Amino acid sequence: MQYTKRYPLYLLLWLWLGLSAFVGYAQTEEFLPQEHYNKQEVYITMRDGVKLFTAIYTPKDISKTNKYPILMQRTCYSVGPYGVENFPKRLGPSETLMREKYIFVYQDVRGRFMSEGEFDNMRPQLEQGVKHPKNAIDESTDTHDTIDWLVKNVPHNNGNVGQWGISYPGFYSAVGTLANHPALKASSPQAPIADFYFDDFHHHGAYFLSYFLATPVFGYQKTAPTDKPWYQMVRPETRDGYQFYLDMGPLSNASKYYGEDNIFWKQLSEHPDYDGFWQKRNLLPHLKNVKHAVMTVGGWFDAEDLYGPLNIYKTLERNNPGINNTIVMGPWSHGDWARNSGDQVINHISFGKNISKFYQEEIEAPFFRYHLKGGDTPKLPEAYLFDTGRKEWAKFDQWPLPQAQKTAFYFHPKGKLSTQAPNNAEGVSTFVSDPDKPVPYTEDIKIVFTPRQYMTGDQRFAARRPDVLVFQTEPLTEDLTIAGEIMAKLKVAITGTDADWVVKLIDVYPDDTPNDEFTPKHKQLSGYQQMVRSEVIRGRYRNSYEKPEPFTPNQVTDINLPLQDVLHTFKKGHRLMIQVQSTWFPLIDRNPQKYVDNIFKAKEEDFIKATHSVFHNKVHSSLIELPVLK
Ligand code: PG9
Repeated sequence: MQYTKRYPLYLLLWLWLGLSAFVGYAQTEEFLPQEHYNKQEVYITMRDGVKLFTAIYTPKDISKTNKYPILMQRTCYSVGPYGVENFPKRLGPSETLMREKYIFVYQDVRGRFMSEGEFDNMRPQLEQGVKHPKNAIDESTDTHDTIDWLVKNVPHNNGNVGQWGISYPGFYSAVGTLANHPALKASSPQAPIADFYFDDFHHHGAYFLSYFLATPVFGYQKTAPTDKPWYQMVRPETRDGYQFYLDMGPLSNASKYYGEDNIFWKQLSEHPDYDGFWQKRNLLPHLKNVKHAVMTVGGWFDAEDLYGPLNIYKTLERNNPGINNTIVMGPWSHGDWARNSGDQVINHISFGKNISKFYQEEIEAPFFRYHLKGGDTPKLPEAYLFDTGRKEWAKFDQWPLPQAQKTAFYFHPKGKLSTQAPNNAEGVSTFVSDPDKPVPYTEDIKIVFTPRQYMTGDQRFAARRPDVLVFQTEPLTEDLTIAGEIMAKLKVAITGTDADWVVKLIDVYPDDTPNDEFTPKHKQLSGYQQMVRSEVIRGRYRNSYEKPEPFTPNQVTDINLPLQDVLHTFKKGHRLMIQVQSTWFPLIDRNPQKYVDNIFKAKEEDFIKATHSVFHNKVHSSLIELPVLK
């Protein structure tokens, strides 16, 4: 054996193995930010004189020959820990970026925590095309002024600025794309809020009662800079969410928790319709003249902000042709992509291992490295989307997909669902909707601060209730991929004068589906009815979110409800299921089902039982339109 000839090869192999082990060790060796970064805290003065508190973490090895870009987050949730000697466990969007080193900047937005000024929830943007005084402000001008100060005052920055944020900080990075500053090169709004009437607090006019406990966070103006929360949270005695809110009764009783001094509760309860108050806080119409790269990130099962990422990406794409505009949607609930959990599990459903790690290392880090440090082109597709049925990533050069074919799945008698239109003259399913016995939105009893886990939940608990209609296909003979926007088109009649309509798209697993390591003892994946997408509309807004209308009792009425985009393959042997119901508690509040001007002011006596009908015959055919990808 010619050992000598092969010796160098073995050496190289051992060297490579040794190096990769060391790198692996180095990666896993704890990285304490305080050992690699210096911290300073400054006040940056905005154009109207208000000073915003800003924490700046600078790599210790920065120099005029070793410059770093700035990566910034603006937040209403505090930039703590405060004090130059106090460091968070992690800086930046991921461990990867923290180790690569950037100048990380965190800022309390106007009116929050250590910053001066007054807070305004989803502060309206200054009207475009109008001349404003030079000291007029909004969140985009605050972003501009902050960036301008940073690039001029932070030693050895390389002149490039990026921004990122999740949830409300996602909104600030989205609105920050309008800062129009030459140093701003890359933005990543993640689960950004676009419009509080369709994200978080409302869906199509239904108030998300499940956010009730979060109301104080935005309900009170602080009187001076503070490093501690100044608002008091409500602490219900019971941990049973369904019971707590049922016992509360009509929302008019909520004033025993939140009085006139809770500004946000007043705003919510005085603006039940999509009036000027909400419309001027909608970010979408302003997303124009964006000139830098934007990567919007969201979770297909994000129970808080799903409307935001999908619509911010689509609006940017429509209004700013030609910019580097990417969307990434993974099998995540709110903010999962920023965590280091190995297994990606939502409720009882596992989507695979190291999905967030892959995103952080192969998508997010290359995005910022390229745009802020001049790294390799990240080769990101326009749309990097996870198929939640196949449980694998897919890349597309646009979204939604023009090649996806809108396909009607019709409701039929006996709970059938098929692409055949009904030809029967009759055909109607009815149920009694009782606001005193509302359909739970989850089997989970505990009260929540905001909803999270329900979006992949098993829906068998609901399917067996008499006030939930169920329509399902035969087992599929081949895989069926749904890719894009969904529209439910119901033909309904009610004996009352108002009603909520909830539509759920469900993936029914075959009976022979085995449990896996994530299936809790009390659950079975056999026959699991996994929610894929769900949505609700408050029926009074069926023709206009701004101008509600009562129903005419017993008159067939159209309910057209868009459900948020999906990318989901229903595998061979599975069934598609649609569930329809009129209560979804306490995810949303209860509709009295008798039309009143403002449901937040409704009284006990306004709540009535009603009979609800969904028609499925050749004259009135209820259906759901799914974008089928052949
Ligand atoms: N979705 C988050 C939230 C908003 C309002 C209240 C509670 C949570 C967020 O956007 O930060």
